[in-house]
Amino acid sequence: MAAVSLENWVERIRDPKIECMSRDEMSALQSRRLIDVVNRVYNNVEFYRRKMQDIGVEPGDIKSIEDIDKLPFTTKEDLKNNYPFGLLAIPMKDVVRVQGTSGTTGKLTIAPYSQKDVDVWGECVARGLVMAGLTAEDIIHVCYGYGLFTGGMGLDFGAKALGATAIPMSAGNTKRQMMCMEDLGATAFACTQSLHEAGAVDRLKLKAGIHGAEPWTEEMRKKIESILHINCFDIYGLCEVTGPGVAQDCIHHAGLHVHEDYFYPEVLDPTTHEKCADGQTGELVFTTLAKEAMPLIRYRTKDLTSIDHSTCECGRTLPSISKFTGRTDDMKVIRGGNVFPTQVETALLSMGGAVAPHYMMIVDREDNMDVLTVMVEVDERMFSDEIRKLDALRNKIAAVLKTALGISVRVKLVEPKSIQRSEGKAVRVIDNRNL
Ligand code: DLL
Repeated sequence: MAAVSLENWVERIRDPKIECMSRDEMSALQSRRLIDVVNRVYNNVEFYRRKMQDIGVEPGDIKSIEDIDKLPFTTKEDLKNNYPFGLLAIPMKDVVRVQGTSGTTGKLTIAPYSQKDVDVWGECVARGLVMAGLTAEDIIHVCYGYGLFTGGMGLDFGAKALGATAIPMSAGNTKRQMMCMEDLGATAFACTQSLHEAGAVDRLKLKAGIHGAEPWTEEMRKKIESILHINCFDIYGLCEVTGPGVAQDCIHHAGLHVHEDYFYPEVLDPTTHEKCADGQTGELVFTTLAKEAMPLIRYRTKDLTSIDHSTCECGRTLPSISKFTGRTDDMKVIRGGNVFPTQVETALLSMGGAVAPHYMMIVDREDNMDVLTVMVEVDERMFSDEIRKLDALRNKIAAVLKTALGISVRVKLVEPKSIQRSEGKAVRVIDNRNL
């Protein structure tokens, strides 16, 4: 119960030398690291040597970070084709752990780490924890899944690097989570935002929430902050690049600061691959500048965002990427328009308390026409109301969604807590069209 207002916030920066570095110094550091990583992959990874030879580029052609656009892209497909260890740049005996993504179909995406990779990972998460106002005094309740998924271990490594106490709860069993948070005195917790439910808030000592692994909106942040009386932060990452801790927002919430000394971000037009200007939305592409086990060159994340290189009010010069609208994969083209689940979340939260921000989008094709149905959970009180009132609410939601999405939507009101809560990433869209 201790949200801190912006006026009373005391900003702490874990590594000011790096996080507030001048652009020239950062570019020099990135250039040195890029030259090194390009040499390492060229000499040790057949896949990259061939890719570079195919387009006639040699390590000597890369003289600074400005030359990055001479390098080829890496895609998820490339990882699949080289599964599991085809992109390894170090001997297997130097791999100290393997994490991954728990894709529900097909092969896993694998992320191998050297000891140094694990240390860098912990350091980046720790930078984020400090951004969230946490110190070695804090008790961090981690309810991201442990196991192959990087959420649990990533926050754990971050807490360790910070010297804080980690409680490795993993996901599931909300009642038990609440009991442990209360009994063990957690001051911060980390989980996907879709796990939030109001609980015995006043008995908790929480001051910060670290949430990510899926897109969530500013409206959702404000809602969680007001229910739990805490400050919430958005943590981003992907297992291929390292896991959580590639970027996180600070108290100003003006985007997520990218740890660009380790992960060089580019935002590119997804079709032309031209560099987007600051503020313009495109696909986020990362080059890992110091990773040893599986360095990635210009990895296309499919995540859509924009970048801003101006200095943040917190003092960090690290560039910020805007909160994610979604992945190119999440975007649905419905009746010719682009629809993201986050637009539905924003619209529902703009309606006040009657509806919960738990929803599911179902896309069908009827008589050659796309039909979008949005199932929306209704507040307990509302659900027991008379039909007439529910009809009025349904019409109101349909109107709000039509304005937000630009297409008409069928709205189905469902009972409180009837939409399945995910312990990992929430599934928000079911597309029944065989496109
Ligand atoms: O989700 C790592 C992670 C764990 C991040 C815990 C934050 C907290 P993957 O399972 O490989 O890794 O999934 C990566 O999840 O490409 C994004 O599409 C999405 N994602 C991750 N964080 C965010 C976020 C982890 N804060 C994929 N906002 C990424 C929006 C996110 N999307």
